[in-house]
Amino acid sequence: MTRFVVNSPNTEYTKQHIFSGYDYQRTEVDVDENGSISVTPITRKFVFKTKRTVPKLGVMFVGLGGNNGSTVTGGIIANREKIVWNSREGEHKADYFGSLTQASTSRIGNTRDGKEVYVPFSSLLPMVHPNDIVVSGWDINGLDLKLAMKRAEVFDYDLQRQLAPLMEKIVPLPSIYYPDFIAANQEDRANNVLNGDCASLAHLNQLRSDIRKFREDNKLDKVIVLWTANTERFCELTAGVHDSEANLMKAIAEGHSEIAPSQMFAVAALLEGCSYINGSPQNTFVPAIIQLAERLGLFIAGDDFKSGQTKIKSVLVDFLVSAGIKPESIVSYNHLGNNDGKNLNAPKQFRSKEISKSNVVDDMVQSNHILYGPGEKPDHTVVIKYVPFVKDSKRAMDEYTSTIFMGGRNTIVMHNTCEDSLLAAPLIIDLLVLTELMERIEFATPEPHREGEPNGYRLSEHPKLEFGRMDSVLSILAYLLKAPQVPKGTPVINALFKQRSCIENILRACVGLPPENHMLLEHKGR
Ligand code: NAI
Ligand code: DG6
Repeated sequence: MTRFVVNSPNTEYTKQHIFSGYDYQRTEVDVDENGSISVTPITRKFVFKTKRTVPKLGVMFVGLGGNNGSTVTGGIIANREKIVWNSREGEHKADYFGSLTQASTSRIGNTRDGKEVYVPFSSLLPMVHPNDIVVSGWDINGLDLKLAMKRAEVFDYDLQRQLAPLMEKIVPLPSIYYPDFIAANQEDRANNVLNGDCASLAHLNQLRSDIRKFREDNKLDKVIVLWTANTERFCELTAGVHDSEANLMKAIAEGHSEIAPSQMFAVAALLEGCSYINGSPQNTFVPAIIQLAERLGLFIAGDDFKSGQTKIKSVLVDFLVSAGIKPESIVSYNHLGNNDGKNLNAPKQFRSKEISKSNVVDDMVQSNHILYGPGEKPDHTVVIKYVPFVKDSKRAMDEYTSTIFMGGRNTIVMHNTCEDSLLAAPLIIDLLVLTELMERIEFATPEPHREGEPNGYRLSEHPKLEFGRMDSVLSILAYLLKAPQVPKGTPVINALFKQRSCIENILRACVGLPPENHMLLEHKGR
């Protein structure tokens, strides 16, 4: 593991924590009725406090036996056991390619002679290593993970063969199945379900007891619950049901039909003190659940993993719009043949996915009023088709047509083929590693130092610092999600490199490093 130490009066390492004093600079803008703009630079002091001890982490996947569930579990085991396997191309070693935390680097600075120095992203702060994560979870289908992995047809045969004895020991816990929320074509999968087909206290208590048992049996310090089960239809937001914690708990006890399984898992996780992550597009996070997370000071994050087509979109449209080129139409077509594709073949489940895939360019379009008038947007169409033969190998085709200089047209066409679950699994790992890290980071925003007050406290001994966690809606994870949930009143950022910078710069701030600004003024002369 690469380690580095920050030499700064603003960074203090104690046995338990890293403290950093940080001047956050932003600009506040006033626009008057004539459209005149005045801008005021503002500096605010933050003190970050990061717990250094890395806990023993467990994850419970909802949808453990699915393509993502079995692929991420197999990937962790293959890395932990250092499995080497053969395909027709030769020998392969287990890796975490595609994971921001495990397979990317961060530039921490330049040497005096100008060489850039990069460190593994995972060395910016103490983080859980995915090899150490203990995995369990639920599935409405009872196949053990050896058979689930075989059904998924994602890993090479020789890798499956070596993983089999370890994977067959993992069997999904029975889950809750409310047929109205997922496609009717999933019914034949539902052979591992608890009695009852709508919300109940009995279901909630069983899920809570599953989490407690997993924590105790494995002597875990922490558990995170992550939904990677089928995409549900949107629940119909109902007054008196989804609007407050008290109403939601009452509605669960009364078996209300608009409470989705994903909401039952979210409530169970939060009541057991666990962060909850939604990897699918449905509207799990109704106001009542956000309220519950806020009251308990726990994290929720979602929605919908941003793995392929949307990830590229959030780079390409950012590039076009920020280059002064005007995308006028974006047509995104994809077909796939896995069980996700089968479920999305049903109109209501497709609609959930269509919504999460459709809003991803809004912030980039709105950022440029030279190109777009008020309310103007490019035409944006999303098509998904189920083609069983291609299995997990998703084919995505995109056409971006833009207006360029002097009325010209620029059309970019892209074809992307990938194993969908091999893109999603590393994102799942990042979501877990970063969520756990955020549970160890607190910050305080002290008043500026006033004349006559004692100064020069060590940060760890400063009596006036009141630390707290980030907001319960964990928007820092937006990089990994198609339709990022953000706290009320916060701008939604979809542009990928802004999202990455947000994570990187906050982690840098936690050790007292300035944000990466790419100015390289030291190389611009004199
Ligand atoms: P999958 O269909 O292979 O797996 C889903 C699993 O969930 C199935 O095993 C199913 O039996 C189980 N399930 C359904 N309802 C359940 C419930 N109430 N409780 C417990 N288990 C339940 O799908 P896959 O490919 O693993 O994707 C999972 C989710 O992730 C889908 O919603 C998909 O849209 C979403 N997603 C996937 C991405 C990818 O690249 N693979 C990217 C973005 C989102
Ligand atoms: C087809 O669109 C199936 C979906 O589950 C996607 O594969 C998944 O949402 C990933 O989407 P994207 O746009 O990030 O590739």
